[in-house]
Amino acid sequence: MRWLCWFAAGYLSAAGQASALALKPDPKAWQDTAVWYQIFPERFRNGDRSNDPVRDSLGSKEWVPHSWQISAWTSDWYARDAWEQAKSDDFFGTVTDRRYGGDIQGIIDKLDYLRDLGINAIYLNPVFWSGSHHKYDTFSFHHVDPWFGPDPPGDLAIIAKETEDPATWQWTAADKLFLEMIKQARQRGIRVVIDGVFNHAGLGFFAFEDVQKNGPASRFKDWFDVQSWDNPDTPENEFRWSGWHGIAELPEFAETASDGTGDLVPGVKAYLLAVTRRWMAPDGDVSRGVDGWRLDVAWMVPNAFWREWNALVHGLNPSAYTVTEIWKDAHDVTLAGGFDATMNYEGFAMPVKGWLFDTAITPTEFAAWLDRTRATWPAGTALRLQNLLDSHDTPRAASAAFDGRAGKKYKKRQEFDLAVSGSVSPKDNPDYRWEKPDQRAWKLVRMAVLLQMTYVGTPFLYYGGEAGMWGANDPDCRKPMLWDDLVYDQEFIGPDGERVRPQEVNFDRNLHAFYQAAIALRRETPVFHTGDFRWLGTDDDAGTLAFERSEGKARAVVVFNRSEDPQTVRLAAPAGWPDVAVPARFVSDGGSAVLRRTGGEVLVEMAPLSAAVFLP
Ligand SMILES: [Ca+2]
Ligand SMILES: [Ca+2]
Ligand SMILES: [Ca+2]
Repeated sequence: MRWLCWFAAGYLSAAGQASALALKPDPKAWQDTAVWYQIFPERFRNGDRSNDPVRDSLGSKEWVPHSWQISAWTSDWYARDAWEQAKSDDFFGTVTDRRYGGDIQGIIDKLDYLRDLGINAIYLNPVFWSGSHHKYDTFSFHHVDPWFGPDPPGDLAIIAKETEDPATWQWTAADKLFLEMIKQARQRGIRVVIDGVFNHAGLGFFAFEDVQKNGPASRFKDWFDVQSWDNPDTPENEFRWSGWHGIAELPEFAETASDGTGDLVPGVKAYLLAVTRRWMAPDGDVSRGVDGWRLDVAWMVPNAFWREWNALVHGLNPSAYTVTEIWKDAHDVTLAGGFDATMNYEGFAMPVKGWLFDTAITPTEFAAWLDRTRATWPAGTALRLQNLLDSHDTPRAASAAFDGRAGKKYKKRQEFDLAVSGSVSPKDNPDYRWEKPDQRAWKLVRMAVLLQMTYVGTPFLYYGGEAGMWGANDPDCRKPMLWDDLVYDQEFIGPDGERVRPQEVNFDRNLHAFYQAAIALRRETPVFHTGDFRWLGTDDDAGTLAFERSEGKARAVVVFNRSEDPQTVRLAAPAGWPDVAVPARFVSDGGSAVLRRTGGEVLVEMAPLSAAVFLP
């Protein structure tokens, strides 16, 4: 009797859980339907001229002339101001000292633009206080950069009174405006995910400054991996510490085991967990906090820390999204650390470059690559991967397409040199095609975008791709955003300072309309969010491939023609395919295409360099 009751109770409880689940929507369902937009805050929009950075705000101020000034948003990218020429003969020797004045107000001003584009999730590069334009050298993880907010001097005065104790932390004007931005984004149905840079800090980080000043007497002495302390009996400073990739300006946080199997040291851990609570639940209110985090160089931080950190994040907010930045096989850290997904460099950006832009692999090899990198994820994770073409760490897609050509000599073939230095920037490769991409390159980009919208995982756009921006690898992928209401100088200077054929720089309205329509197609078609995936065929001679997404009775067929010639694509008719001609719902080049059935086959004439979506 006792056993029976126990069984019955268990049975009822399982049934009760099932009906509760049916009534309660999955808190993470939004992660399947996200259309991501990456914003690099310094370069997105200057919404407030009064807070523009001053020379004193630069981490590199001692190395820039007193004549330093903010760069004009609409200026010719490779043309150089007088202060730059005074410092160096080389464009690349001063470009990282530039500031353009982008800020939080600028993002708020353009939330309507993002909503109208169809965006429902933003990933922000770091917003916390730092001395660089990219802000990966953090000075404070608990404050938004004062020059992103309305009152830099007031914010600095507040910050100066605080310690590592969260009880001392105030909300600065920049912090408050950032929380206002989250609120206004949410009102437009847009989620906000921020960058968690938890492997290292910057030289201006308060704890590191204290260690530098007080040496072994600092209460933060255990926070960093100190290799040698200064010997006061010698004139030189022997203080040495570990920096990210050997870069001393990025002091790494200490770990409890030198081989990465430990944890972050207790002081650092307590600080970062407090920071996480602060931004997830400001003043304890999750509804005012961020929707998740992108974790910089996630493989360089111990999994033990990530497990505890993810438990905290998802405990505070079960709908939160956490995504690793990993360039190679991301499974170990992403799954062992308890993350929701990874930035899909390996399973999307790299193979798309390899096939669509460079034709270094055949359609069949491309299909095998996608299978290998998709099927190895749990099904739920695969739907939530961020399928990107480019980011702040790669050339822009249009430049990758323009520079793409068969027979390339790669430095790292397994990555198709997506972001390999010495290969994809005019800085160290004089053959790189950094110039304005031609129409053919944009056709390839449109095909790639349609793949983002229809493949398993979520489309992830880098700011300005939809506006027609181009550029080689960092720094050229970080130009100021192209806006329709601004007039830009032509580009008539090259990276070596020589005059080149003038190139028009304009917001591309046609391209923008294409993105808007492609995003709408994605958002209105649930089969692209959660549907099953299967290949319908690849043809290496013709340069074509096709796949199907299906869920219940819904289906979509997507066909690509990568060749420079028209191609007739023939496929075995999918089960239940209608006996009537099906016109394409969307064609990447703006043309038309019709799928016709003949017996057991369906076939479609595809224009060169085009992709088409059919929704029978
Ligand atoms: Ca500004
Ligand atoms: Ca000394
Ligand atoms: Ca580390």
